Amino acid sequence: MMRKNKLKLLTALLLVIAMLALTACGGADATAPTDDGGSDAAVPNIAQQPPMVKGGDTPFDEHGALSVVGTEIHDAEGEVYALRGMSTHGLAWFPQYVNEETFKYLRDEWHTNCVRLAMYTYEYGGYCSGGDKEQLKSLVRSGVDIATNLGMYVIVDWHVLGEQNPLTFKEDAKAFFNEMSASYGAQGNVLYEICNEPNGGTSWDNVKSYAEEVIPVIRANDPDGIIIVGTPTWSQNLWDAAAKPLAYDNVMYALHFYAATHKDDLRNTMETCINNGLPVFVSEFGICDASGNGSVDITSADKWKALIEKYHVSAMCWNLSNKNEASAIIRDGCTKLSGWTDGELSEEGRWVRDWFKQ
Ligand code: IDC
Repeated sequence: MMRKNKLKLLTALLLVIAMLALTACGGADATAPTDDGGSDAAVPNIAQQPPMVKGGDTPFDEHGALSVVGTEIHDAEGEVYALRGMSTHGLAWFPQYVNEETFKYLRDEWHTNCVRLAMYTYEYGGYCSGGDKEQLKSLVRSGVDIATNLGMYVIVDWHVLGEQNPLTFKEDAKAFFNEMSASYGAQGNVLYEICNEPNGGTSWDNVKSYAEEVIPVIRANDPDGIIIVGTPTWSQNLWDAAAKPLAYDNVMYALHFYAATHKDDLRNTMETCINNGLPVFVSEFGICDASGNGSVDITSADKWKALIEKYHVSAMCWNLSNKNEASAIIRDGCTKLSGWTDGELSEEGRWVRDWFKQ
């Protein structure tokens, strides 16, 4: 299918060829770029344009840079688009799943278009609690690079959990997101999740003041990449964010659910807040209970799925690992990195595969 932005690219190319032909004939000297860079060149320098469309058929080739319009994500052509995919477990815990074979399998066989890279800041060798910062960053970088080469979207997740309040490690977060956005800000396929789940006594005012320091750091390098902001009570309290939203474009608010724990109440919260104009991103969900374990609730999971599809909400499933827990999509005996059979997937793994693949 010839897409509108491919047509635009073709038109731009034809324009460049026409301009070059004119220049060769001596007719456009006044607008031709000069070696000393002193001219206001009318000829677009394609090499300096952000990569919008690459002409293939990966998710990013097809949809390009995304933006938030109203409560939805739109693609580069202005069509409604939703991200679907797997979140890694903690990168330090299960680094083996950050590889091309796994991401490609999830793209081609599970029809996912996005990967979330969860980097814990506190637990288990967390980035701010004695973890090896360089090693963690290189895991994030290799995850971003693999996803980029596969034409997938990728979320860099600053996985606030045990420290409760994102203000605790604010300076580390600013330095981290400065580095990441400087590297990836021009690509168009990278999303930034600046605080997974504020909890404990953390208020929306705390989160907002954190976001108001971190977002400008990202914006200096990436003027329009989507930024996901966690909300209080483990990313369940959307109400205060809806009452006092952030004053930046392309920002979305996280809602996380675990289907066996979170039911009609949280579904109503999501639906009401979306209807009131809040752009919501389900950057983490499981279909077991909120501990990440216990038994799955398929009835509740199916209701979540219907609601998410109704509002074109993006959704990322927790978690891509073979840990012995219900939220891990791979059974603990299985060490395969792709090609999991029904028997090698957990109940959540089978349910989410069938959803994403449909
Ligand atoms: C859980 C993991 C578990 C790990 C624990 C660490 O599944 O293996 O031991 O974190 O605290 C969240 C968090 C996510 C949790 C998950 C399940 O974002 O980090 O992962 N969960 O408890 N919010 C709600 C549930």
